[in-house]
Amino acid sequence: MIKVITYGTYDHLHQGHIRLLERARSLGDYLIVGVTSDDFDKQRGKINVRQPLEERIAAVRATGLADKIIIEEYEGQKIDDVKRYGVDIFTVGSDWVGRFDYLEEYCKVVYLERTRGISSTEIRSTVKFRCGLVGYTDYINRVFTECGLVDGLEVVAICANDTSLLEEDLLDSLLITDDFDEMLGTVDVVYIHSHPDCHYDQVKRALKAGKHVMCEAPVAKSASECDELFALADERCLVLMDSLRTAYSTAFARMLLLVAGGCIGDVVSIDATCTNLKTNRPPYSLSRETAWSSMAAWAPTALLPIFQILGPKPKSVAISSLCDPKDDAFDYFSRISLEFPRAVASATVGTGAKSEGSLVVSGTKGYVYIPAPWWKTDYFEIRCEEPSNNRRFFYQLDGEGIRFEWVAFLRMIDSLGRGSDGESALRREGGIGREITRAICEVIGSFERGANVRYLEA
Ligand code: C2G
Repeated sequence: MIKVITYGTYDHLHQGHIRLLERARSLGDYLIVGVTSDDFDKQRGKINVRQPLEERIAAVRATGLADKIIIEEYEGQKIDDVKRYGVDIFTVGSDWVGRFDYLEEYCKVVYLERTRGISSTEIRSTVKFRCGLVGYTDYINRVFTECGLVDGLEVVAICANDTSLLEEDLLDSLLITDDFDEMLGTVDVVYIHSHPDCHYDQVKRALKAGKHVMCEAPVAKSASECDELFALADERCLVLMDSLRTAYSTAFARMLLLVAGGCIGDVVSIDATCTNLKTNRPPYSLSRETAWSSMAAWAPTALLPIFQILGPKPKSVAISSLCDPKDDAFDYFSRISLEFPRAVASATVGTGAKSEGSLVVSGTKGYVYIPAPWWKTDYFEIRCEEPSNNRRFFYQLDGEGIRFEWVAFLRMIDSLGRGSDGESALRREGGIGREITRAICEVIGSFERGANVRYLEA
C-alpha cells in the first residue's frame, strides 16, 4: 500500500484544494491530510483564516478523499508524521516548490501544479468591509497599518478633529473629515479610538446608522450605558466589540487558561501596573482636551486580567488618585484596590508617572509573572517555591495583537451573518465577555462620578 500525505489550511475549501486532494490521492492507495491548527497558522503568518479548525476538518472530510485526517500543530511536524505513519510520498501544491525538499531524506516529494485563478484569500476578499477609523492619536497610524494585513477590510475614512499626528500616507489616500456623520455615510464598520468622553455617543450613533463597531475600552462610562449599547447592537444584529488588543495575545489567553486550570492553585491576589508618560504629552495628546487621564488611558487594560480571573463582581472598589489640582477628573496616577470573596487585586495606572509595567497573579501553589509591557506580551512565567519547577511560555505576537483583534472582529461579523447572536460570537472568538466590558465601564464611571475615590493631595 502506497501512503501519501499532504497538508493545508483549507480555509473556505474550494476547487483548487479539491483538485489537489484528488491528484494527491491518485499518487497512492491511502491519503493522509494534515489540516493546520489555528495556532500554527497564526505562528506561520496566516492571520486571516476565517473558519475555525473543526469547520475546516469537516470540509476536508466531506470530500471523501482523505483516509485519515490529522492536525498540523508545529514547525517540523511533517518529519514526525512521515516517520510515524510510514509515508511513501509527501505532496503539496507547486506554490511550495523547493520548500519541502528536505523531506526527500524520508520519502518521495511531489509538487503538484497549483490551480490558477482561485484562492482562499480571494474568497475572503470578495466581501470587503469599508472601514472608518475615529481618532487623532499616533495609535491610529499603527491601526491603519495593521488593517492593511487583514483580508476583507479596506480603510476608506478617518474621522479626527486634528490630523497633525496622522502620517502622510493616511492623509493622502483616505477621506479625512471631522464630521462623524459624513464618515458614517461612507463605511460599513467603525473603529473608535477617540477620547473616551466621546465613546458612548459615537458608538450609539454608529450602531443607529447600522454599522458594526469596535471601540477602544472604555466603551461607555457606566454599566447601564454599556447595557444600552449592547442591547442596541443585538436589536440591529450588529457587532459591538470591546477593543483591548491584550485579549488577542495568545500568551495572555493561554495564561488565563492555565490559571483557570489551577496551575498556581487558588488565586489570592492580582497586581497589574500600566504606565506610559507619553500618553499625556505630545505626540499622543495635543492639549488637556485630547489628553487621556490615567484611568481613561489604562484602567480598562489593567482591570482586564483582574475581572477575567476573579470575575466581574468585586465586593468593593476603592480608588486613590493623584489628580491635577485644577481638574479632579484628570488623574495622573491612580491605584484601584479591589476586594473579591477570596482575593484582592490592584490596578496601578499612570500617565503622569512611570513604574514597572508587570502583571503578577499570586496563587496558593505559585504565581504567574508577565514582564513589562505585559499588556502586549508574547511571554509569561509560572514561578514556584522550587525554582526547578518554574515554567516559561512563549507565543509569538505580531503587531501587538492589533491584527488578530481585527480578524476576530470580522469573524464575529461573519458569525452574526450566519445566524449567531452577539454574545456567542464574542465567546467563540475569544473576545472580551460583555460582563467584563460592563464591569470596566462601571469602574471608570464611578471614578468620574467621584464615587469610592480618595483624591490625594497633589
Ligand atoms: N492549492 C492549489 N490550488 C489553489 C490553492 C491551493 O493547488 N488554487 C493547494 C496548495 O498548494 C496546498 C493545498 O491546496 O497544497 C492547501 O492550500 P492552503 O489551504 O492554502 O494551505 P497552505 O498554506 O498552502 O498549506 O506546510 C504546507 C502548507 O501547510 C500548505
